[in-house]
Amino acid sequence: MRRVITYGTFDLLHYGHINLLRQAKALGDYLIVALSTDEFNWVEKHKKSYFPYEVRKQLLEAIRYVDLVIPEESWEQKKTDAKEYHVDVFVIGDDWTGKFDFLKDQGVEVVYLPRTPEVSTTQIKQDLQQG
Ligand code: C2G
Repeated sequence: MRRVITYGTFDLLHYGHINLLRQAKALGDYLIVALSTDEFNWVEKHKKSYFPYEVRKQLLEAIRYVDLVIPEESWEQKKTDAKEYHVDVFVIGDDWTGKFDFLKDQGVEVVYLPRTPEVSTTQIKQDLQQG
């Protein structure tokens, strides 16, 4: 069984997220999503998600491509997650290109996928504010 992992906030779930999750699942047989906790978002990414962790987790668990959702609480956990969950492939959008190549040192294939253009949680929030 080829196991894939990806990380993110996945707030205000949209088709850009779905495109990534679909492509991530297509790279293996089992997809784990490490979902940024509210605290990690705030402290490390300086962003406050609209939906709290539990809601974002429920939404992800309803997606056919997603097999397991775990919390993302630190930048460092990627190394230990890869070992603990016997990960074969790490996938993330190409806005992170090069940032996680260190995982190759522990035998994990690292894939940066093209982001879906135009859509983003930030853009959705801005558009809604303008009415
Ligand atoms: N994404 C995408 N296309 C978009 C928007 C997002 O492909 N239009 C991808 C991102 O590249 C990422 C995933 O969807 O792979 C989740 O996006 P975010 O929730 O914005 O994740 P991010 O804040 O980049 O967190 O440790 C890694 C971080 O937790 C990644």
